[in-house]
Amino acid sequence: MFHKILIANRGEIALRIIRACKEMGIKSVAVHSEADQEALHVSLADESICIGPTASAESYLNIKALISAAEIADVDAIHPGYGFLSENAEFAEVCEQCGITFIGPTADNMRRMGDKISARQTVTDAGVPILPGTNKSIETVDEAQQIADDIGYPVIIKASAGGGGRGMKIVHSPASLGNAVATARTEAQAGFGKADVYIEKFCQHPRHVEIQVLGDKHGNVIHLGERDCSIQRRHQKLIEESPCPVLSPELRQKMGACAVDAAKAVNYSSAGTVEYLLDTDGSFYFMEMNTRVQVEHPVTEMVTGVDIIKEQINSAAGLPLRYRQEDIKMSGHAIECRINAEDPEKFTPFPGKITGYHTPGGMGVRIESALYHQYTVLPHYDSMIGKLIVHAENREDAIKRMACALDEYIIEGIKTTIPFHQKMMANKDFINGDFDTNFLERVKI
Ligand code: MV4
Repeated sequence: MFHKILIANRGEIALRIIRACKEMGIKSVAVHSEADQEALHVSLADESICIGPTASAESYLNIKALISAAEIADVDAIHPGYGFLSENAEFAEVCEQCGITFIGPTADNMRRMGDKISARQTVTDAGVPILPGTNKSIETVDEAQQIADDIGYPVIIKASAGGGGRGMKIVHSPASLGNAVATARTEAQAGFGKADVYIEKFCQHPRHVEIQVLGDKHGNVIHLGERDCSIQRRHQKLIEESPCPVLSPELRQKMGACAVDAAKAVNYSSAGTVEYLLDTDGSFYFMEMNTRVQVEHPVTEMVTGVDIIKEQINSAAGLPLRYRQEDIKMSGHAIECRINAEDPEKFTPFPGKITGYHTPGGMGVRIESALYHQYTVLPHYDSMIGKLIVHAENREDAIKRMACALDEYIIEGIKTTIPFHQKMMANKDFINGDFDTNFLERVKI
């Protein structure tokens, strides 16, 4: 097992990883930017190192500074968390070249899944369902017209190097296809440095359902069931829950088995997530695979009892998974609300000093946050300041528990998404599980 791990991240996920390290008897090293001197991850880790100026590009994204810190602190491994360098294949490669274990998938895994055309090809070969479309880059308008005529409108054009909703164009008729392809290619080149785009049938009212997978370096891959992440705004998830309110045990088994097959197809040996679109008729289609631990991993931990971060660290150290598929039982219902420092009217960041702070507690209530009284939420980084996760016997009780916890939560001095979540927990359609990814465009909360 590792003796010391460097955490190449900040905020709540850095705390999450530090806590796992402490429980495992592993020393932790926090890194921070100049502006993050007062951040909680810095005081909770065993050691801390300043790696550069406030701008992420010069600190949390600075590979040279991170490797220098890792060498000075003499760590065995680096955990990248999510965001920042967590899906950067070059960083994973540099770590390994320096004799430091990257706690995550291989650089090859990241490249294969990070490129969406290559991911489509890989999972198709593994027998995972995908939406009708192309498994190669679309170069000409004629080619696009032919394919769109075959699969039928509406279609969606996606950048191969995109993902997470960036670089997509929905096309409803042949008249607008040519322009859309050309624009998509130009934008993909400008945004991602790669012009490749592909076409898929557009699914109009999908739910976003994703499967958590865990792999080890002995060829074992298991899944930990699903999360429904349909409540999103501008491709930012706001509420996640497990189980998905509409998934039958049969469908869970199928989606889980496909996710395991997709992971096995690339010899995946870490924590990952296979994202699907779930159509209204119960058909599901592979969307993308995220090769990192995700923000919403706690909802899966609450229903399965599996500590995903510890399992991920164990796997990276070469130990086999401590669970077989048949050991995984989902129990009760978990919901996560993302608490963002955000203006509720404009959905823009709202940084500032916390002048009053009280966190909810009680049975089945979990908070993942790096906030404290008098802390200043900085404008330089992500606006997510915490996650409130509840677990209860069933969905109805989980919603009630969440509503009570939100009522108890006091964060003064800034605006947050707490009032939004309070309204959601009282929304009839949400309570009935009656929603898809378009929910927040249709309903004014
Ligand atoms: C789609 C789709 C409908 N049909 N692909 C958005 C994020 C990126 N992973 C892919 N996305 C979508 N791809 C086809 N063929 C609808 C979306 C989509 C979406 C997906 C999940 C959650 C929220 C969403 C919001 C808008 C669009």
